[in-house]
Amino acid sequence: MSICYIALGSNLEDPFAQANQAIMALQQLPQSKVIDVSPFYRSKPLGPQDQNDYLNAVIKINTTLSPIELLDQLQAIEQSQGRVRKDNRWGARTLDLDILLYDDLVIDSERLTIPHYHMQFREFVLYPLFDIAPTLVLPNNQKLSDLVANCERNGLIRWNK
Ligand code: A4P
Ligand code: MG
Repeated sequence: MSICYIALGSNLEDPFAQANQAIMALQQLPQSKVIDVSPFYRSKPLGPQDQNDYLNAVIKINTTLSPIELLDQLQAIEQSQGRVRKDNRWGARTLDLDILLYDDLVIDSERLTIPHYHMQFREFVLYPLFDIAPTLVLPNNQKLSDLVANCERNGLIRWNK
């Protein structure tokens, strides 16, 4: 059984409803169990500024799916919630589910980079992750608490559930 943290982001089509629907879908994942869901946060868009604020959260699961099997499942959930993949990087989306961490694995393949790149610098990843895993240490031995202490909130606020 592996421990996995998944980042959720949404800034289109009622992000609050998207997040709740995605969490229900995660609860139906095969060979997996949702262990914890962070509070929801509202964050300023990283990338193009002509898009809505994001709802961000982090979900902890236990799973016996492999990392690629899990990625396939997450992408299927994204598709079922109307995700349209476009070329504009960092653009608006109904739902983004990224694998942040999978045990202490370090993966750098064509389809998967784990830990998720730039997670160390993203307030909308670090703060919700810290809420549910305050003692977490990254595979490179960085303490999550140190990363949070060095990461500005950049307007990040709670988005009441
Ligand atoms: N991929 C590689 N590693 C992973 C991983 N660990 N988890 C690959 C999931 N996927 C991973 O992803 C593109 C490809 O990344 C996938 O096919 C998969 O094989 P995508 O979801 O199609 O595209 P994307 O999400 O638009 O790309 P990217 O570069 O992952 O986007 P980012 O960097 O996550 O940025 N601002 C705020 N405030 N909050 C946000 O959540 N999100 C983005 C998206 C921009 N600005 C944001 C937020
Ligand atoms: Mg993604």
